[in-house]
Amino acid sequence: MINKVLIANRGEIAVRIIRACRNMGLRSVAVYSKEDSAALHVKLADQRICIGEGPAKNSYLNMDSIIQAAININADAIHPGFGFLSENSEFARRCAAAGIVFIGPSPEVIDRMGNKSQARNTMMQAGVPVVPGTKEPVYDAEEGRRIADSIGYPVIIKASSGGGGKGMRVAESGEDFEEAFNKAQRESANAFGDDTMYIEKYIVDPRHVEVQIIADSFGNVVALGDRDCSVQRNHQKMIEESPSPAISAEIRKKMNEYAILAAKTVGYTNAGTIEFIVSPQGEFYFMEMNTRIQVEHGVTEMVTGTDLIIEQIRIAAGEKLSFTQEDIIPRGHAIECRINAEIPEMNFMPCPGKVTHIHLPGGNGVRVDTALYEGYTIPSEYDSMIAKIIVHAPNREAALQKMRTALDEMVITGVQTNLDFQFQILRNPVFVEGKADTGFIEKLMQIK
Ligand code: MV4
Repeated sequence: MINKVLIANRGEIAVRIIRACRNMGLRSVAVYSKEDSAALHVKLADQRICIGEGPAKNSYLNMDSIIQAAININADAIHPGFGFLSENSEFARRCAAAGIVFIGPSPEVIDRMGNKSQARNTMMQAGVPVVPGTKEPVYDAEEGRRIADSIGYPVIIKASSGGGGKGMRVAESGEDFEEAFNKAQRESANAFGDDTMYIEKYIVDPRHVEVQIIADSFGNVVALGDRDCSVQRNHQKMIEESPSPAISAEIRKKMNEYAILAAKTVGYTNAGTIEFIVSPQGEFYFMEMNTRIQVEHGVTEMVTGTDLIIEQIRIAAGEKLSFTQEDIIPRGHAIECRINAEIPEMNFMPCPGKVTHIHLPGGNGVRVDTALYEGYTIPSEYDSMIAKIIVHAPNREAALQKMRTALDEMVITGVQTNLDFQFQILRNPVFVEGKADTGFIEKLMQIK
């Protein structure tokens, strides 16, 4: 039984989880850093505990502080949200050791998917399509070169402990290989304390398409359709939509089936995402699995009519999923724009500060997830994402128009934001035609 949930996060996702708790009749506990004492999640939760200083390592990443807070206030469970400790298996283990339910997958599954080379190997064994490349980790440039020569160039060298684009290098030819490998390996050793690498054929101009899955502890795994997240910059997503405009019904069906196979293979429980890349020819390959709720979960909720946070909590409490695969009939089209406090013209430099006035869009099929309020000061310590606008309409064209209306209506003064930049993307012919690949933003910035 779960009666009280501590939310080990901040910002809009903390607010999202507090609301889900309230809707389930559960008590919620906010934790916050000194920097965040005026934050919305602190005001909205039933109870609140300060867990340390502003820098995340002293608060939102401080496992001792968070677990002690949960014990002191008698919380039964901890929801980690995304980022911070959400994919930290040690944290999941320490929650369990303290008798607190970690709302997420088991620490063993987090570890198994956290090692990207191992995840790739596991998926290969299970028959999930992976990009042609190495079966085992690679330790040195000489060995890597032989393998790369046999794969054929270009290749991409990735860190086993990487993910989300860290510790990656492309080698265009054999001559490039040694330097690229050594750079990627050094970066990986420094960042993760792990120098094991793997190599894949480099897919040029791919799309990023991912499948949301959710699994309970009774062996039920449900796929909730795909999201296209190709519009990103430096591996930070800017726009996500469901369904992807890039794949056929046939590919969609296969991708959802493989996502279920991937989850079943590792005994996955709770919410997770299987990330694929899709080549311009329409071939798709497993990339990695994210073992957490994601920023963009709302687009899936809109097209499937589900509440993924509620399901996460139910599953963690040992209950069954409230729906079956047959219940999931995706309807219409949803798009999300991430709104950041930043200056696009200055290389997207963060722009923290006081919000002097705010107006949020609304109406039929318009959802805004944010922790902003008038007079709030956005701190410089944390992520610059301050709101997510999500719209839902019967088809993509109507969703695009609804998003333009919403972006146009939204007002934030006091800080600069990417609202205008997002509006420009929503009018860009390449994006409007559904043809934006993962290089879209980079190409857009070159034209300017
Ligand atoms: C790739 C790739 C092309 N070929 N792997 C980047 C982050 C990580 N999730 C996987 N990434 C990539 N892996 C092969 N074999 C291109 C990328 C990639 C990318 C992928 C998804 C979304 C945006 C991206 C931007 C640059 C590179």
